[in-house]
Amino acid sequence: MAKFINQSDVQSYREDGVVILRGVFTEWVDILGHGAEFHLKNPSKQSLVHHGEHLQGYFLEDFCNWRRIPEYTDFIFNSSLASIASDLMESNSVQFFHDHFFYKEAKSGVPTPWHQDIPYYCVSGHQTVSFWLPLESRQKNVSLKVLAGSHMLNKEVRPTSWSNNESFYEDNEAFMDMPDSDQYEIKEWETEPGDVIVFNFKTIHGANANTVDKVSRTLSFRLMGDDVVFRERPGRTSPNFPGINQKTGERMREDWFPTLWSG
Ligand SMILES: O=C(O)CCC(=O)C(=O)O
Repeated sequence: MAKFINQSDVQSYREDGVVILRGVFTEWVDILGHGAEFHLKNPSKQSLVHHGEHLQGYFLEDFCNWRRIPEYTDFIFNSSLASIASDLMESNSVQFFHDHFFYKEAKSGVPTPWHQDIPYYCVSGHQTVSFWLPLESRQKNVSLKVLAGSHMLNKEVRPTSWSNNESFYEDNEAFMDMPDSDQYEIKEWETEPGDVIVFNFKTIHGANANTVDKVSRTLSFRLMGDDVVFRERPGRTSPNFPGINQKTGERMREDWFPTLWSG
C-alpha cells in the first residue's frame, strides 16, 4: 500500500467514489505552483476562458499540457501519484490520461455544474481516478463538492456544455438525466495545499464560482486502471484527441498515455 493511504481510504473510495487525502503532496506544491505560473502565461490552443455573469474576473481552463511543462511531467512520473492510484483503483496497472488546469481569478468564474467526467471522455471503464489538487488553501464554499456513491449509477449522465447547458453530443438518448442531488450525501472539505480530493471518473461533482477575494489554481490529474479501454463517442470529446486512431475496446495507446505503474 502507498505510504500515504490506508485500507479505510481504499474502502471509502470503493464505496463513495471519493476520498480526501491530507498532506500527501505537500512537497510538490511549490514545484507545481511554478509550473502553473508558467502555464498561466502560456496557455495552450485548447484553453477556454469563461466569464461569470456578475463577476468581473476571468476563469481559464486548459488540458493536456504535461509534456511541455516539466514540473507537471516530474510530478506525474516521480511523485507517489501512480502508486496511490493503483491502490485506490485496486488495479495492477496505471496509465496516465491527462491533466486539467483550472485558474479562477478573485471574484471570477462560473459555477462548475454537477456533472460526471466520463461521458466527456473517449474511454470506458470503472477503474479510474482524478486527483483534484488545489495549490492554495480553499474554504469549503469554493472547494469541490461531490455526490458520494454516484459512481455506481449504471447509465452515464447526459453531458452538457457548461456555457449554455445544451447536450454535448447529438446522441442525447444514450444518457440519463442528472439525478436529484438530494438523493446523495454531499461531500465537501476545506483544503490546504498538499491535500488532494480523489474521485472516480463516474462520480458526480461540481464547484461554486470563485466568489472570494483570492485567486484559485487547481490541477486535476486523471489516471486509468486495468479495465479502461478506448470508446468511440458520437462527436468530439473533451479533451479531444485528434488523430488518436483507436477502436472501441482497445487498450489506450501507450505512446500517448504512458503506463506509470504495472504491478
Ligand atoms: O475545480 C473545478 O471548478 C472543477 C473541477 C472538476 O470538475 C474536475 O476536476 O473534474
